Amino acid sequence: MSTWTSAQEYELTEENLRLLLDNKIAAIRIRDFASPEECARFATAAKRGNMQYYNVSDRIGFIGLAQYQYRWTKTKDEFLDDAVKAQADVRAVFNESFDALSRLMERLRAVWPQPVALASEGGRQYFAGIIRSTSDKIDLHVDWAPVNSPDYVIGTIDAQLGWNFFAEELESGGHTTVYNSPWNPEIVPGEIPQSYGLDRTLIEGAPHFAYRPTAGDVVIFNTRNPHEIGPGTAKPGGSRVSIGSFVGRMPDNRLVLWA
Ligand SMILES: O=C(O)CCC(=O)C(=O)O
Ligand SMILES: [Fe+2]
Repeated sequence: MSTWTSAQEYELTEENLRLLLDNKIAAIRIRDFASPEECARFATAAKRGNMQYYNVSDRIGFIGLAQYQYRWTKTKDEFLDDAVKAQADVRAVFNESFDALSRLMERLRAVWPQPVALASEGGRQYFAGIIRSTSDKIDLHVDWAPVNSPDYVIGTIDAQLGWNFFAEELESGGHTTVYNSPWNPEIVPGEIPQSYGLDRTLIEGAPHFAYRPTAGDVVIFNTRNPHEIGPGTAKPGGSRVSIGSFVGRMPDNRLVLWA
């Protein structure tokens, strides 16, 4: 399994993107992806948006959807139907601030020689750009579609990254730690393993890298590596406000995005 040659942050270039996809480096950071004013507008619009919660105990607010929520209990058609409303909910935030998803896709297109587009299946587009707002922790998990979503087109990727843009940061904490131990679970045909709340023996002794979710920046990492977000302390009325999606590399080297 691939190992980092260096646990630091790099700039976005074609070579670094390939190294990240191949899990040779820990992270890419795009500094000043948005101006302080754009960040403030985005955070305000997000807090006014159609924020939903997974449950009452963890206050993890989100706008949009995650394909992952559909893997056990819902059909692909339901997912693709719901993607339309989810994209509109996120679009409403963009309309009051700026289009972080298109900007990110343009930044990828500027360095990647193959096409960069939303994932799609049967002529229908996946949703990308889930907005999150929380100061809670997020438990150790992996995001790896070949195992999580084998019956979807994204199940055919050979590498998966996640990007997040931070519009508002916490007073302290809320760091993301990525452990260099790419997930390779035992596969039982017809079963999709749990990928959230993973056992910590999985990361024992693994090199790790923690990044600061600093307002204005985008950070990209390889989500096949187990990762977690630490709890934090918000500024008054503040939160860790982010938007992100996955980026998969298809066998023909196209990059596809979904959340
Ligand atoms: O918000 C973050 O720093 C990381 C969120 C995450 O788990 C992901 O992008 O896969
Ligand atoms: Fe994740």
